[in-house]
Amino acid sequence: MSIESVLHENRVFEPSAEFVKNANVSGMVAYNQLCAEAAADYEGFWAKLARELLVWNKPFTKTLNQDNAPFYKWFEDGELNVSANCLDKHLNTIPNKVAIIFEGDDGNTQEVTYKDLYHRVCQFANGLKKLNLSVGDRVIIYLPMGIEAVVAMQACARIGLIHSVVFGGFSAKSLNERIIDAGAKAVITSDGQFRGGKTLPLKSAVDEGITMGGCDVIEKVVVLKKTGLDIAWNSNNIWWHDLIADVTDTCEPVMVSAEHPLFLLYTSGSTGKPKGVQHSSAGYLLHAMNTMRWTFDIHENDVFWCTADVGWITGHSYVAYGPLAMGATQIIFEGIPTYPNAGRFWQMIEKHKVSIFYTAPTAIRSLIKASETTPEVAPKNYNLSSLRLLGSVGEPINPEAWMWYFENVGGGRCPIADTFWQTETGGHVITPLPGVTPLVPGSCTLPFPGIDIDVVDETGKNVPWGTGGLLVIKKPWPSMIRTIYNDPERYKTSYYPVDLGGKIYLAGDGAIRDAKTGNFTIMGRIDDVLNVSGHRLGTMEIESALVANHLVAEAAVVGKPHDVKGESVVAYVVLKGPRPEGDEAKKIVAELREWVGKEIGPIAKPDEIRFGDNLPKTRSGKIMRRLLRTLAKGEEITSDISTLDNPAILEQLKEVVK
Ligand code: 6R9
Repeated sequence: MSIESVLHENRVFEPSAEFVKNANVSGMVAYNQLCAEAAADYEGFWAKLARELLVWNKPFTKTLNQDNAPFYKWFEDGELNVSANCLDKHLNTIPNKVAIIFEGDDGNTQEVTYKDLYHRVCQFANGLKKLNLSVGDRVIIYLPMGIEAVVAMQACARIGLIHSVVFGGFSAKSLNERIIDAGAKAVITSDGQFRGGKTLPLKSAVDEGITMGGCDVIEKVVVLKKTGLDIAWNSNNIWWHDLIADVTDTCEPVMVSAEHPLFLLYTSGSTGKPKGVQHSSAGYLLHAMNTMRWTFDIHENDVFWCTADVGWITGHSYVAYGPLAMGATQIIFEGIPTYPNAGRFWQMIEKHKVSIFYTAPTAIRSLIKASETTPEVAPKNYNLSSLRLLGSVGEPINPEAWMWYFENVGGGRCPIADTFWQTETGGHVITPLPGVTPLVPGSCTLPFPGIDIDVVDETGKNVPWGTGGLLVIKKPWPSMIRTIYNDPERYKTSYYPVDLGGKIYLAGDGAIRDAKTGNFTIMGRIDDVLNVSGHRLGTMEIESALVANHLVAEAAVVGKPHDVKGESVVAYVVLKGPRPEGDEAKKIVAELREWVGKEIGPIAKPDEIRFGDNLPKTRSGKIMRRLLRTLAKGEEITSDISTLDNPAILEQLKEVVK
């Protein structure tokens, strides 16, 4: 997206008077008041919310402990259980309210009430208890989108197990690395999954991942029978239905400290292996709830649909935890937006009378394309009048896509919450509030109340509005990352770098605030992290995968703007043998793409591979990525290349293997 186009954006959409009137945060005055409360008494602001929104078994007396900064602790002497806050709490008030409407790939639906879900979670938790797992043990969840994925997460939370969900699109190798890093004792998976009309394997990746070695800690693999696909069976495997056959469907929640880790979620960083982002119980849940309330303006009769998979943070905060803790009715969808056709999302919104819809720009852009080529699947063919609020997440939304979403899906009447946040922030940190904020296409607008977010220069000093810089959060907040599992040093250096004084959180994105309104526009990652279809991928991760192939001597990976995916992956590769040409080059490209799919997952496969006898390097041997990015875009290099050791190489690297 061109930053210029957002900075010169002068369309402004005010919330309607009716929306303002009924909203949970009603009007700019109310918003300013919340921000002022947080500024006047920061800890008091959060303590009040934590008392109001969470059910505590033992109330906390201390709000924030900064003794061992940046390892902050929130509400640390309080005790609660997250699953009890999502389920038990509702048993007396809304037991028969529908918690989840599940729609399968094939269009069949299933409804689960809060009471049903409570019993299913309790029963599965009782099953897990038989597996010799104790509070604090790690459990990997590798399941397709579905009720069971939420049941598994909630069941772990119920008995103090720390889950780590691995997205079903990640490979056996990725699974293996996460099992080892987390020291997981059990894996919960399914025989297979349904996607886009196909039955695909899943458990086979678990088997393969475990046999790659280093997974001796795994004691059990629990297998959900989902598809009936033939699978290999090992002595430590147990069917989900057998595990719960002889247990009751009530289970006392285990009370844990507010700071007890609720989950680890692996995400890409700029260097090395993915990092296990560790979240807390109380602070995390608090923000998931409060953002449901203020950003999504959740009301009793809403039908909420967040399309994210539970393998990502969005599916944690806005599928598995936030909506349940708020007692909302939500949709969970197993399939893909293009099956049986690209009208699926709109058809489902119509069918289930969805009122709040939250998805990613990449999905919107692909559906724009689809409705241009196949007008029958355009949103106008569906009754979308149930919608009252839209959301966007995962990457910057370009103004054109924003306008299309606003007009074609939201009928010009639904505010769009362009929510900026990260795996590490736990929930929204910059976002419009729908009954408050004048919307500007392409801008995520203003800080969520209580989040002290700003833009600074390389030394940590504030830059004036209108000047670009680094996005930082200046005070700790309850739902923040607590550490990188197994690597506290990396937590400090990645997020609290000494250059910025060591006391402010560095988000890793560039940003600029509008000179007049203070609205934020995100300018993209400042590190070597790519955002492909809203998924974070480290360039180093893909490079390591490539050089692990026996043919490859060296590789450099950069991102290139892509009109649907946001960014696409371009890899520059030097082989151990001679630079390949013609069919030979094509064959190796296919092999390397397949290889990266196996090493990381299909989402990381390079869209383009280019071969050179070498890579452009400075005389000191540093790869000049800046040049590689220019070449990837097909642009001429106009910058200074006098420090380049081997300029002749640039010609070779212009050539795309087709
Ligand atoms: C929630 C999530 C985080 C990175 C983040 C930024 C990008 C997310 C955005 C956005 C512009 C938005 N990002 N939301 N950029 N506008 N509304 O996506 O978490 O997977 O950890 O990615 O995504 O670059 O740093 P995660």
